[in-house]
Amino acid sequence: HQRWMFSGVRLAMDAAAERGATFAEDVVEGLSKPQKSLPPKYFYDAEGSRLFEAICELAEYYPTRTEIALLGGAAAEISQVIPEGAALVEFGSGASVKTRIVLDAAPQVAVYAPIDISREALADAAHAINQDYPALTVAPLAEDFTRALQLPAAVDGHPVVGFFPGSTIGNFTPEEARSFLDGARRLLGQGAAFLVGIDLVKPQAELVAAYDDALGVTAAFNKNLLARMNRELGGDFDLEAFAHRARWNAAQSRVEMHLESRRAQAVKVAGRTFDFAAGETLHTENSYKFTVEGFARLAAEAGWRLEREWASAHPAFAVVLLRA
Ligand code: AVJ
Repeated sequence: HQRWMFSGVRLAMDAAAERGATFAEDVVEGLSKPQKSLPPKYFYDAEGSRLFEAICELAEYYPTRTEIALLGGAAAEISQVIPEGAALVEFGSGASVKTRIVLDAAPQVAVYAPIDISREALADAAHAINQDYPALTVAPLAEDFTRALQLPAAVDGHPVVGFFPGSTIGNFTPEEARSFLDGARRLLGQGAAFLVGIDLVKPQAELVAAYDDALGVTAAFNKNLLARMNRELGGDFDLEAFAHRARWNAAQSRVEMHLESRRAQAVKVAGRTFDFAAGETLHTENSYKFTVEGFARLAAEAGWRLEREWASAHPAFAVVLLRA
C-alpha cells in the first residue's frame, strides 16, 4: 500500500513502465486484426489529454457542459448521499473539473483518490486540488482504471463513494462495462455508492456532430494516436493520408470513430509493416449511448442497484447513483 501514498505531488509509480511494452503490444495486436483497432486509452498522452480538454469546450461537444450543469443542480442532493469522512474515488479523473463541484458541495469528503492513466494530467490535477482543498487528503493513482487495482491506503477505513463522470463508461462494450462495473463493486466495497455519468441516446445528427466538430479538434485528437505511434514506436504514419470519420451505429447504440486510409499504403510501426487498403479504417473508439433503464439493467448484472438519477432532457444526459 505504501507506494501509493501521496505527499506533495509525488506520484506513486510509472504505470506505463510497469506494464512494459504494452503500447507496442497493443498496437501490433490491434493493427493485425481484420478490423484494425486500438484501445481508446492510448489517446491520453500529454498532448491527447490537452486535446481532450479542448474537445470539452467545443460548441458541438455537449456532454461536458451538460453534465457540469446537472452536477451543479444536483450538488445538494448528491452531498446528502455522501457520508461523513467519505473517500471519493474517481476513475479517469483528467483535470478534475467535475470533482470540484462535488467537493464544494460536500466538505465532509476527507480523502480524494483520483485514478488516471495520464501521469501529467493527474499530477497537475492532484496538485491543484491539494492547493485548493487543504483539509483534503489527496491520494492519486497513476493507473489504467480498466486494470485490476488496489485502492490507496489513505482510503482504508473511510466510507467509499466512486465517481465516474463524463460517460467514459461508454467507451466499453456492454461486456467490458459489466466486467468494469463488477470490478469497481469489488474495489469500492459493500455498501459503496457510485456516481456514474452516462450519455443518453439522442438524434443522430447531434451525436455525429459531437464527434466530428467543425474546427477539427476531434479529428486532431484521433490523429494524435498516429502521431503518438510515430513518436513512441518509431512509426511512419502520414497524418494527411488518414481522414477522421464519426458514424452512428444504431444497432449497437454507439458512435464509432475511425481513421480512414485515403489511399492504399503500407505503414511501419513497432518494427512491423501494416497494409491499409484505400478506404480501410482503424477503429479508434466507441462511445455508447444509453437509456437510464438500459444502463440500470447493465449495472444490475454487475451487482449494482440504481438508487437515484438526475437527468437532463436536452441535450439528454444522466448522472446516476448506484449502490453496491
Ligand atoms: C471521454 C470517452 C467520454 O466518448 O465522449 C470525445 C471521448 N472522444 N470525443 C466520449 C471522446 C472523442 C469521450 N469520453
